[in-house]
Amino acid sequence: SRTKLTYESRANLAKSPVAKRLFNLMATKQTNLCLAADLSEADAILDMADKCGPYICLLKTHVDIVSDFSESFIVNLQALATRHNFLLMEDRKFADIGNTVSLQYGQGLYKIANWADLVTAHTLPGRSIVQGLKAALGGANSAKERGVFLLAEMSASGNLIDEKYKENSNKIATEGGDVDFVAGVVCQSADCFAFPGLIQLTPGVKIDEGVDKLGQQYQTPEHVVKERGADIGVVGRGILQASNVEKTAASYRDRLWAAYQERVAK
Ligand code: 5BU
Repeated sequence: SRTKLTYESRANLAKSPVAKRLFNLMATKQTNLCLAADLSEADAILDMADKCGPYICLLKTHVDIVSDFSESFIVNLQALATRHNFLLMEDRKFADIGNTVSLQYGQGLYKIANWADLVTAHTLPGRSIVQGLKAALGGANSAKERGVFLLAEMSASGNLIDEKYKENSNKIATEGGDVDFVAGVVCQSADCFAFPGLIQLTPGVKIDEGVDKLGQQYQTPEHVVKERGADIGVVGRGILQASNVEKTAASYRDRLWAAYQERVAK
């Protein structure tokens, strides 16, 4: 199964150039930690990115929660991504018709396609969402340098995704002419897809299992990697709210990476 293969070997199987890049980055930098930088001030995000940069392969944003968003925020964030060698993912969760997502991706205040290596999208509208996102690209933002992670499951308790939706999301991720744009799947379990060239991104990770007050469900780093098939574990508040951010980021990185090493060694 894909979970027994190393990230290096999976890089060779990836159809998406960005997935290939990310698998190789993970293998070289030895990290499968993604920081969810869910803070509402630009400087606070940049500070977190600088502190956690050495330990992460990916930094995930929600730009629409940044109160003082500006172009210089993006320039500074990209500089940190280059300095520390991590990719940027805007967790936009696109969910509309192709024409609308194309505009939301390329235009507006945030011009996500200009700077985010990766974005996320719901599969609810069907495969036209992938075509719509690709349609926003061209010129400097070529489809070769960008990719999407499709949602096949969510960590929220009571979410409406069922087995059929999950299976059909897998089909969109692995069949058809646009699979070179699909870098991975956001999900909670190893049975979401089988193709080893895709990356499984799993949010809802915390050293202490449990729930928050608004339906978020947490599992440990070891559990998501070894039992749930996660290739990258997403940690937000587990790091953001720690008294020592660097130390905590390093410890999440160590635990996620050790779990991966055990997984491929068996
Ligand atoms: P937390 O602070 O570790 O709970 O943050 C989790 C992040 O992952 C947050 O940015 C969510 O928007 C994101 N997320 C999630 O929690 N669950 C999901 O199923 C998906 C995304 Br998809």
